Amino acid sequence: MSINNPASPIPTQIWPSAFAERYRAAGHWRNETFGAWLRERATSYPDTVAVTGGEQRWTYAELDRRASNLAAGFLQSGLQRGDRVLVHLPNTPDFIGVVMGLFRAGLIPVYALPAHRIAEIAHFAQGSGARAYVATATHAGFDYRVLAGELRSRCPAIEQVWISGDAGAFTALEPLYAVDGSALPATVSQGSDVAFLQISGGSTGLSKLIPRTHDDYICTLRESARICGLGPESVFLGALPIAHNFPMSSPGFLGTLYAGGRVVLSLSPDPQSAFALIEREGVTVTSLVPPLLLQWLDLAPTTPHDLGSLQVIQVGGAKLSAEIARRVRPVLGATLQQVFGMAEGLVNYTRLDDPDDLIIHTQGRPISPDDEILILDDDGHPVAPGQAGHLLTRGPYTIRAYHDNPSANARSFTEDGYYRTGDVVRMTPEGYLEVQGRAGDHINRAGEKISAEEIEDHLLSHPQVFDAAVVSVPDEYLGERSCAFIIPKGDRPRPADLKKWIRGRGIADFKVPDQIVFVTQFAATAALKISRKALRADLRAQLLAQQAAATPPLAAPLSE
Ligand code: OOB
Repeated sequence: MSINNPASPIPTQIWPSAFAERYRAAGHWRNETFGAWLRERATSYPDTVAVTGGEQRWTYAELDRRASNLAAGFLQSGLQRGDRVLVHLPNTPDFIGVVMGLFRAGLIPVYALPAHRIAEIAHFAQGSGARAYVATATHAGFDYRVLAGELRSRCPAIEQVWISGDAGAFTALEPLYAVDGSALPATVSQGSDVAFLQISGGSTGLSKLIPRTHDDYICTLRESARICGLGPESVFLGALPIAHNFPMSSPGFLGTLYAGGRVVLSLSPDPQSAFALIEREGVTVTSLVPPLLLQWLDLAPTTPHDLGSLQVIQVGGAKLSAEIARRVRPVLGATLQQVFGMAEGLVNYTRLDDPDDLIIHTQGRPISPDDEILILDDDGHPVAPGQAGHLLTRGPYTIRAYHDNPSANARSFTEDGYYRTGDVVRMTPEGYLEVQGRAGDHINRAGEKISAEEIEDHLLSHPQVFDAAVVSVPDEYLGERSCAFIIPKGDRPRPADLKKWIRGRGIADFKVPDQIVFVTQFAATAALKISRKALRADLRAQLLAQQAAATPPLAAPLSE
């Protein structure tokens, strides 16, 4: 029998009733559920291919059948409706089969990125009260079965582990596809139920869990698919990890399935693999982060592959420079769409028929006329039109609270339900947003968000680290990279050893500091009680000043 951990109640997401009524009346929320729409698509076009990955090709009917069978298998194991299941899979058809199976059973997936390691996975398991873990055997040189073993010993609440591929000591996922799920209903959920937990970029401390309902998420899928012109003829390439909100829903693989299109999955985002798939599958649309776009732009002119099917390249997750944006159409022959979104909700798009100027220079405008946007100064007053300020938002698909996290909720939401995004933006006269930067202390490394605080905590537990401050540094390729300032305790550790050690703490590789700078003291700490935020800003400014002094200007200024 399932005993839900009282410390982690079944996730909910509640909008005040006046807002819920408004969103229903406006047609944003239609009481659709994932289980029901998959069945509906499978009935309307059973033989159309829904998903391809590796050698596998699943039609809509097959995906629907596989989802039912997995759902039956999950429930047979003793999991019960509302239980949370950690999903730690790379871009394979199994990812889609598993999440659709969980939806059908009324189980709640918790999405982890393939790059996450035991420290993050244990945190998600504890925070969500998960009872099961589904992972792949190995991917990109990492053995997830070893992680599963550690997870079981750290988190005894994880009763089930299913492994896709060679399961070793654990239970194989594959046989669950053979359980007969044909008697299960298409859905056991209501539109207002939480469908899954997404993870936050983690701007302060560890990642928070984001409960998204069927109603609110399907609202973004429907509208995103429309804005991006998706239909049954669309072929979406999942090159970024599809557990991330952007390739999942903006419109991503879920929006593509919602529109009846075909999803092509690539295990690697690199241009060689992606270009071959574009040619083979006739890919029409994909989503990229800026550094990946740069690689694609570099290789496209000399690739032997025909990229002529590409119609739209979406770029988001981090700021795209206008110089690079300008190269998309001439080099890749496709329309650029900038996407500025967040796992908490709000997503902005440039529209496909916008003038070039907006497509190149802005990060788009919100999906919905009911997305409310505030741009406020430091004192909480609206800025003058066109000025930069803090972006706050609420709307039909932006959460009102994180899961089971009162202190984060108090920080991140205003009393009247606006989410403080932490982004600094300005609005153009056309109502489009231009992202200027972040107010908070996180590093946006090629679209992966790293919390300075989280990494400092890891560094501080090293015996030779007295104090540590982690800051972002502009990087031509990554957008931002991380730099850790360390005051050593006794002998100074070697940077390579320190990096190895922090990796050994079991965190995602992208969080390991790119650069380590040893200092004898933090000048700012002289002022006692200085905030970490001010300290980081101070260290960052010093580093930038040093770099500027060390780098000669590219050209001598012209004398007048
Ligand atoms: C997406 O989601 P998250 O949750 O990983 O990160 C959200 C944050 C934003 O608050 C912003 O700081 C940054 O990522 N960001 C951008 C951006 N798109 C996201 N900064 C500048 N320009 C952009 N285009 O990253 C995400 C979720 C859904 C769709 C697209 C991206």
